[in-house]
Amino acid sequence: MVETRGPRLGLVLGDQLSFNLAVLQALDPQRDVLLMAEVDAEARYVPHHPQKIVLIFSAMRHFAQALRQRGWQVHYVTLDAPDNSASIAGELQRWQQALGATQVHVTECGEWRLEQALNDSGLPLVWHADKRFLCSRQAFAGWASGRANLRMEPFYQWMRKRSGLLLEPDGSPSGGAWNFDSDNRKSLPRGLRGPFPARFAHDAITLEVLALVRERFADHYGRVDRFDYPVTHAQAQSLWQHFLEFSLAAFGDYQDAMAEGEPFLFHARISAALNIGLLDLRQLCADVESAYRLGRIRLNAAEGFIRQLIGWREYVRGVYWWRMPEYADLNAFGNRRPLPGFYWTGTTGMRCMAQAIDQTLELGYAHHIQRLMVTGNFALLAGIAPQAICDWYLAVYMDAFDWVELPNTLGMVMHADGGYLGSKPYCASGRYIQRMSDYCGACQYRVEQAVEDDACPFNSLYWHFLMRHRQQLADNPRLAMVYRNLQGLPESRRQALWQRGETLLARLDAGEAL
Ligand code: FAD
Ligand code: DLZ
Ligand code: SF4
Repeated sequence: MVETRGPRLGLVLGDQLSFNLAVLQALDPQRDVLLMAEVDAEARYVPHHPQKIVLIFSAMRHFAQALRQRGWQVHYVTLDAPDNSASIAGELQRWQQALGATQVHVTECGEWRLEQALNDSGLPLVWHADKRFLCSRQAFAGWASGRANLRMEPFYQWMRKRSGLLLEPDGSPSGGAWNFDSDNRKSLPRGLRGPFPARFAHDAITLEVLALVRERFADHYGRVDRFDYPVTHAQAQSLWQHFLEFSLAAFGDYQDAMAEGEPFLFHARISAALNIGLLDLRQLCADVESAYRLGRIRLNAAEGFIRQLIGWREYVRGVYWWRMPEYADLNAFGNRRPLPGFYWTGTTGMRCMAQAIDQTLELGYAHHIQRLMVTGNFALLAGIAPQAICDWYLAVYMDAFDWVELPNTLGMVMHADGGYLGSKPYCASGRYIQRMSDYCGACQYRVEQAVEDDACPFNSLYWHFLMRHRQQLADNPRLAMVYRNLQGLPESRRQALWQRGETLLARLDAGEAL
């Protein structure tokens, strides 16, 4: 047992900005001391989008202020503080010694990397489970152990039953089914636009952080000036209310749609605020359920949204902690190709890719289908090394933390875990993008062509992917029809598709932007 004389030191990380954080519940504001630190190690382990650094530092500074108002003693270390040791473990060691703290209280980290560094630090740590999630690491382990492959759907049904969300009094799912995803694949009617997004002005704290980030992180990709994210709990609530009022009703219907110049459509844009602790998962789910019960939205919108939160989000976190650290190195297809340079610049003739990447650089945001079926799909078809594409997603999105980014990218997009998390790769040709967006009309490539010089690259790369991984994928029942279609093509057509795919991959290898 560690001795408890003197103050105890509590750590609050940049993605732990919640008043109900476990460490805050375990410690005593009258006696104990909190530490918050802006450090280079966290800001540079991938080249985070500058807006993401602004978000974290500004939200951290606002949270420290709010904690002090609630009576906490907070030691806050700014990035430019002269004695800043540049890492979380270093700052904890420095302050533990300075304060003579006998215990250092920490809430489970979001990332394995940091948790490992803290465990290796020799500090007298007292760990607390992160109760902001509905499914603890232990509960997930209990659910997952003994299963050779995991699937989101049974996990989600289990979570619905555990949480009581969208259940009828007899325990059956509202509407008679667990999942209404088939209602949520509508393409966008011509002329329909998303609502005007909620934007938040810069106060003095954010202005100071913007100046710091401009000066220190000029080498990171992404534009800093468009920053308009919520940085306090009150602002995050406004963003959430904006979504409830203007977008939730249409969320389900157009969840998979993409449109020129419409980065958000009816998506909530709450992931960054939620992941850093400015929003509370339980409140979000309760609000969506009551909007449905009050007849304000249809079930497909309510169920679709709740599934993302208590299904996908909790599922990927569970997989992450269940399979780390070896999960990060999986590469079932043996992909080695480096990430093409245009992922960092948006300079490509592929309109869908340019739109998704440009808005990512400008806003630190792309919605799920853009990540999955455009930039992700291309990386899968082009055989990009999983670790390279994972690092890109981790760097460029405002909401990106390893626990959520890695399973989504390595597992769902790249199928690099060999189908542990998902039953089939989400590979698709240009036809899917054409059906779900209006991008193709403005593209230099022709989506209806596959082998010509101006043919959509997604088309031949799709068939090339299926041909080169035939051994691993042909027995997958969910791909049986696709392989039958491939088999039904004349040999000359298959050869032409292969050849066009080879040409495109060779151009990528030569450093050309497609
Ligand atoms: P909405 O579409 O409005 O959805 C509502 C909420 O549901 C999101 O805010 C998010 O909290 C949750 N959600 C939806 N889908 C997922 C999912 N697959 N996994 C986890 N949560 C989900 N999400 C992150 O929060 N951080 C990431 O680093 C991240 N990386 C991704 C990488 C790839 C390759 C892919 C395909 C998806 C990734 N996602 C990630 C999931 C999803 O794309 C984002 O959560 C979503 O786009 C955020 O925008 P939104 O708040 O407008 O979401
Ligand atoms: C993402 C991030 C950044 C950019 N900077 C800091 C920081 O300076 N201090 C801090 O406490 N947290 C930061 N974070 C969030 C951490 O990277 C995050 O807590 C870990 O990745 C674990 O999820
Ligand atoms: Fe994307 Fe192909 Fe459509 Fe161009 S034609 S926008 S590359 S899917």
